[in-house]
Amino acid sequence: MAYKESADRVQNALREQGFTNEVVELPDSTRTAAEAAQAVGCEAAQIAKSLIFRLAESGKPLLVIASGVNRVDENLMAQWIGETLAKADADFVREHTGFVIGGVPPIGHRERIQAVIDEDLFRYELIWAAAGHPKAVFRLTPAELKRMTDGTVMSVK
Ligand code: 5CA
Repeated sequence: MAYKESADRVQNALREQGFTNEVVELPDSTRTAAEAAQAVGCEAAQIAKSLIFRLAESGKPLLVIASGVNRVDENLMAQWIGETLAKADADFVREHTGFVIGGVPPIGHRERIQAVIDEDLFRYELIWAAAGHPKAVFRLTPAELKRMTDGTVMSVK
C-alpha cells in the first residue's frame, strides 16, 4: 500500500474538516501502539488506537478509539450499543474505512462510522493517532478527537 496516497487522504480529510493537525511520516513502521509510542517519544497510553469491530446483527462497523494500553471490553460495548460485537477481519476493515489494519485513522473513512472514545485519553493534553499507514501519525488533543469523530466518550475497558 502506498504511503503517500493513504497519508494524503487523512491529511486532506483533516483540512477539509478545518483542522490544522499535520500528518508526519515516521522512519519505521508502527503497527502497534507500543511501537508508535516509541517512534514519537510518548507514553503508550497516549496512542489513540482506532479499532474496528463488526456489529453482529446489523453488520455495521463500530469504531472504538482506545488508549494504547487499554484492552477494549467487548461485552461492555455490546451492552451499551445493544448489539453483540463480532470480530472484524482485514477485508471488513478495509472495506469500511478504506485503510489497512495498522494504519486505521480516526478520520477520513470511506463512510461515516459510529465512534466511541476511551475516556482515559482525556488524561493527556496531547495524544497521537494513526494517519492511514503504519508509518503515518498525527498529533492531536482529546477535544479535537471528539470533534473529528463526534464520538461518545466513555470507559471502554
Ligand atoms: N500505527 C499503529 C499505532 S498509531 C496502529 O495503528 N496501532 S493500532 O493499535 O491502532 O492498530 C492495530 C490494531 O489492529 C490492533 O490493536 C488490533 O486490535 C487490530 N488488529 C490487528 N490484527 C487484526 C486482525 N487480524 N483483525 C482485526 N483487527 C486486527
